[in-house]
Amino acid sequence: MEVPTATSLHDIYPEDAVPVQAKRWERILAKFKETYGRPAGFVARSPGRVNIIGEHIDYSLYEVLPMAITADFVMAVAVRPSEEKHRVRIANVQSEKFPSREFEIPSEGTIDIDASEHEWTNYFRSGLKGVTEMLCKKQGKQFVSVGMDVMCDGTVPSGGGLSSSASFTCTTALAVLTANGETKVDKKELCELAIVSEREVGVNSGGMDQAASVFSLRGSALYVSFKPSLNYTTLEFPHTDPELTFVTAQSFVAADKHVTAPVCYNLRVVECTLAAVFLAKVFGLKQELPQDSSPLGVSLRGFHDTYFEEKQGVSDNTKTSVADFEDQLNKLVQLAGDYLPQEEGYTRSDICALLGVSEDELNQRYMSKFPVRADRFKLRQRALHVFTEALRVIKFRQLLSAPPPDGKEFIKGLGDLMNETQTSCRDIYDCSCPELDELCNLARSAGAAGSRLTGAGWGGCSVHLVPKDKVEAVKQAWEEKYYKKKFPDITNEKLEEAVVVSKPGSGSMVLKIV
Ligand code: NG1
Ligand code: MG
Repeated sequence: MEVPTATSLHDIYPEDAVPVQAKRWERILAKFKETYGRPAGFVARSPGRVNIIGEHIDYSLYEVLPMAITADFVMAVAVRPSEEKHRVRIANVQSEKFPSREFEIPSEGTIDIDASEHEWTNYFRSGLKGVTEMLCKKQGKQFVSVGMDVMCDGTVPSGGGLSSSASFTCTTALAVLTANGETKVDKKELCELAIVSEREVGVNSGGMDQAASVFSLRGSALYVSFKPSLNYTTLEFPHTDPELTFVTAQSFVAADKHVTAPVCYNLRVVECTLAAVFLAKVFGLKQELPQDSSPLGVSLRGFHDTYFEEKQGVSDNTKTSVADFEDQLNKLVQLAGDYLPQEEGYTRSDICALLGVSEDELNQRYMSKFPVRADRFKLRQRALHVFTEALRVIKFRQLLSAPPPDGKEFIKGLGDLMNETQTSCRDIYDCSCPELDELCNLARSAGAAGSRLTGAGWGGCSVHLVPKDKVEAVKQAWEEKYYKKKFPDITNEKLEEAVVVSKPGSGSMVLKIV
């Protein structure tokens, strides 16, 4: 499946968004010409995404259900003339916030990235690095990218749980491939490139965001799976009465993962990985857990498949029916409850005692590349959340593919699952915050069927399933009881940015200018 080439903005954006986007693209292209003294050759773009359900389980390799939003990262590009073969000039429409940079691509190809500094062009460098490494491997020889002039404009709110970072890395990888003459870019290759690039910038993330950004088709949600390998199917939303709409609401609580990762995001990745290794030992699995594409190489999904292969002679769990997979997950919820009893969490020595390794070995194996700060690891809670959340995704998908005839019952079924996810994120996975909880409570009392945080949490954004006829009441409740209360001098423009009715948008695309 290749990244499509757009012939117009109508191929990219929902119809009602085209006029606004046309003005925005004009600004970007004019700024490009003004800055570099020549026109752009092409434009690459990738959207942000909202995750409907399946939170904090992609790095455990369980299926998730995101959808692309209209907000995206746009990159206008012109390949540098041959005499300046490997120079890159990168600028941003918001030049004061994101200063212009210029750098030489090293002739041996390796691009250095200092993940400790929050330099906005690091995402570009990591995308360039990812492409360079991939093309080196593919062409079996040294590859150095051509130089290019780049003008960027990102409209996905950063630190907002809508995957601004993934939209930037996906766009970069696509732009660099296109600049180097790759006219048929494989979507899966692009997605895997972007996942690796993202980890270069210091967050040990799963692959959901990049998958949603690359694979999405307008009008559909995306069902993304990571095992046996990265894959996806698109899911249509049935037309119901009342029509269902997804609304995103910003908490405006900055959730900068680079700052909080050692005690938040990256710590959760370690806790889930250790839960998998711990459970494998508790059940005396003969086999080592299989090395997989999870951030630390072993995952709860790997434990899941190995456990049932060994204990119930399941030959290949990827061929298990959905009903049997659901039974397996229900069994795992029970096992995690029975065999991970310590509510207060597990210390390094608890874990080392069971695994028979030293603390140095444990730190080296699981906490060296992405350091974390914790004395106790809540293996019980993280495993319970992951297994129950994987179950909710299956139930959500079953409802979407076979909706009950009564529209109200259908929306209630979806909404209840989303509310359960929020409760689990808040109480078991501990990745919500008071502001997100408040936005959810206000929305539910104003008529939302389902309300939850979306993305990593700890701030950022929320997503709400709202019957169309209740959208205004929900917006009103938030405006009066949240935004105007917390930010009395909030501007109307900021309010517009805070609450967005999200229509499923299209994924990565290239638009040729000449
Ligand atoms: P956000 O917060 O949108 O960047 C992060 C991870 C995802 C996933 C979600 C939680 C990154 C780049 N992405 O999304 O892989 O784990 O949290 O479901 O960190
Ligand atoms: Mg992100």
